[in-house]
Parts: sequence; C-alpha cells; structure tokens
Amino acid sequence: MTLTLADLGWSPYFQDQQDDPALHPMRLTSVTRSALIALGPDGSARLKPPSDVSTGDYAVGDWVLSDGDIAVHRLEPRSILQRRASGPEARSQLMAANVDTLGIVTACNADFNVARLERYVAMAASADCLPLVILTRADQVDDPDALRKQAEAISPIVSCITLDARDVAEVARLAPWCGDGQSLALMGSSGVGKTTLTNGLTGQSLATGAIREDDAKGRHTSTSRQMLRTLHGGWLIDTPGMRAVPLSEAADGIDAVFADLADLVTQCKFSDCAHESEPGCALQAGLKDGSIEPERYARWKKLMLEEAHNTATLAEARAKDKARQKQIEIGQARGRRKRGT
Ligand SMILES: Nc1nc2c(ncn2[C@@H]2O[C@H](COP(=O)(O)OP(=O)(O)OP(=O)(O)O)[C@@H](O)[C@H]2O)c(=O)[nH]1
Ligand SMILES: [Mg+2]
Repeated sequence: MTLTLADLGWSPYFQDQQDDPALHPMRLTSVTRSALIALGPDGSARLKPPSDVSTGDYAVGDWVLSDGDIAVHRLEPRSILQRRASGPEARSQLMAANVDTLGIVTACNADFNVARLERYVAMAASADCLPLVILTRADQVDDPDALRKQAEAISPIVSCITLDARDVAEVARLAPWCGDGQSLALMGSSGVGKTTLTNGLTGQSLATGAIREDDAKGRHTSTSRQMLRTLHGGWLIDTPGMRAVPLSEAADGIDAVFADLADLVTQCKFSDCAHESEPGCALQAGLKDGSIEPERYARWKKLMLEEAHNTATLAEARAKDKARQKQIEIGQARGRRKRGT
C-alpha cells in the first residue's frame, strides 16, 4: 500500500521546515541504539544519524529529512513527550514525538492511582497533547464508571474511556483518536493492556503477557517503542511499561492540571510564598476554609518540588556539558594554531 506524506501526518508545520528539495521527508517508526527505522511514501528505510548526533536524540514519531542513508535533519517536532531518564545521570528521555493524543492506559485494578495519572496528564499538557485516560479491565469490576469519574475529576482537559482491551469491537471506540493522519501514543505501567489495545487497533499480533495475580503487576513484555499504522488510517505508538513518571521541564503541564491552585498562587501576598505559614497565603486560606482538598494540595506540592528539582539538575548538567564542549573546542583551536593548520 502506498502512503502519502499526509497519511503519515505531514502538515504545513513540517513543510515550512523543508528547505532542501533534494532530501526526502520520512517519519521514524522505531529508534534503536544503532539505527533509525523510517517510513516514507517510497517505503521504509534504515537510517543513520549524522556522525555527531546519537540515536537517543530522536524519538519515535519524529520527522526527518533523509538522503536515503542518513537522517540529515531532524525537523522541529510539534509535540514531544519526555521524562527525566532513570538512573543517576541528569538526562531527559525522549519518548514520542508529534503525538496528537497521549493515551494514558491504566486498569480497573491495583494499578489505578490518581497521583500517577496526574503526572501523565501534566506530561501530556506540557507537550500540547490531548490527555485521554484509557481504563482497561472494565470487564473485571462491577462499576468501572466510578473510576472513570475519578479520572475525569483530575482536570477538565481529561477524557476517559472504559473498555475490555481484548474486545476488538470495543477497542474500535478509540478510532477518532487514531484515524486519518492522527497519532495516538499509549503509555502506562506494565500489564495494563497497551499492546492488547495496539493489536486491536492495528490488526497485529504483538506479544502480550499475563499479569501477576498477587499485585496485578505486568512482566514488562514489550521492550521497545514502535509506531504502527492503525486499521483506522492513523498511527499508534506502543511503549514498554513505565515504572515511574519523573517529570522535568513540565511546570506548565502541572499548572494546567492544577489550574485552580496555580490561579490561587497569584493571589498570595508574597510572590515568593512557599505556601507553608506565610501571612496572606491564598492556598493556606483555601485549606482552612475547606475549598482545597488537603491530599490534592499535597500531591501538587510534591510534584512542583520534584519537577523544579529535576529541571534545575537538567539545566545544570546542560550548562556543564556546554562548558566542557567549549574547553574541548578551545583545546582543539590551540592545537591547530600550534601545528599552524
Ligand atoms: N480481562 C482483561 N484482560 C486484559 C485487558 N487488557 C489486557 N488484558 C490482559 O492483560 C495482560 C497484559 O496485557 P498487555 O497488553 O501485554 O499489557 P502491556 O501494557 O502491553 O504490558 P507491557 O508490555 O509489559 O508494558 C494480557 O494477558 C492481556 O490479555 C482487559 O481489558 N481485560
Ligand atoms: Mg506491551
């Protein structure tokens, strides 16, 4: 089947960035340590990044301009989903690019957790993706609607669908989010049914794995991110289960999820109010008169502090990298002067 650029999600936003007609636009369907797998109207290709760039600087869903062998330019994405990478290094991990909707997958079991959902919604909001909570295993509880209401109460920007991910007819309700040129990325813990949904939406038979009976945790069956064409004419990005959702550079997303609290912050008497015991603190006043739920306030505060810390560490690491690079360049220039080249 021949795909057009529009089928792949191309738009004037990317067209405006194409300044070299000799290069071909392609969309990345998979990113490995050694290669970028890309799809274009002429089929798929295995590309390399330019010599000074690593494949970790690309995300599944990215648009690149290719010469057939090398991804010469990475086009500025319209949206990028990222989190702080796990491990001691201060790095941000690119998870998916040019996604229209983030499908936040959770199940009607022990995985359901409002604090975690808030993190995903903040991640989506800060990337300008629509947050859609997909609540699987609706077949295993009496009242999935009670959980749906809890998810939708997180923020007016959240919609939620409950379903049995194994039922292909039910899964087709997700078609509006992954039809013509639309991209839907699925994220969530291991075992919540991301790949089961992917199979239902794409007609593929990717491996799925049963969850543990005692704590409902999955076994990390999927190990890589990949973008697949859906039966509805759009794109779906399946991802491996995530153990944690550490946010960085997502302050605007947190403000979007907790818009009411973010509004109140502007009414505090002092601009550097820590919302603890300062006089004239609008948040403490809200807690006192019962208009703010204490648990939600505590989750907001924890997320704000963590995000600020992660963003600062990232900025510091980038500044150090820049300084190191500068020293290398100075050293190289000195060497060249000495050699008279
Ligand atoms: N009863 C029921 N079982 C489901 C549902 N969704 C998924 N499952 C089962 O849950 C198990 C895990 O599903 P997967 O699709 O592998 O989960 P995943 O989110 O891709 O997991 P990882 O790849 O490990 O991140 C499989 O045995 C599925 O058949 C559902 O809605 N209802
Ligand atoms: Mg999976």
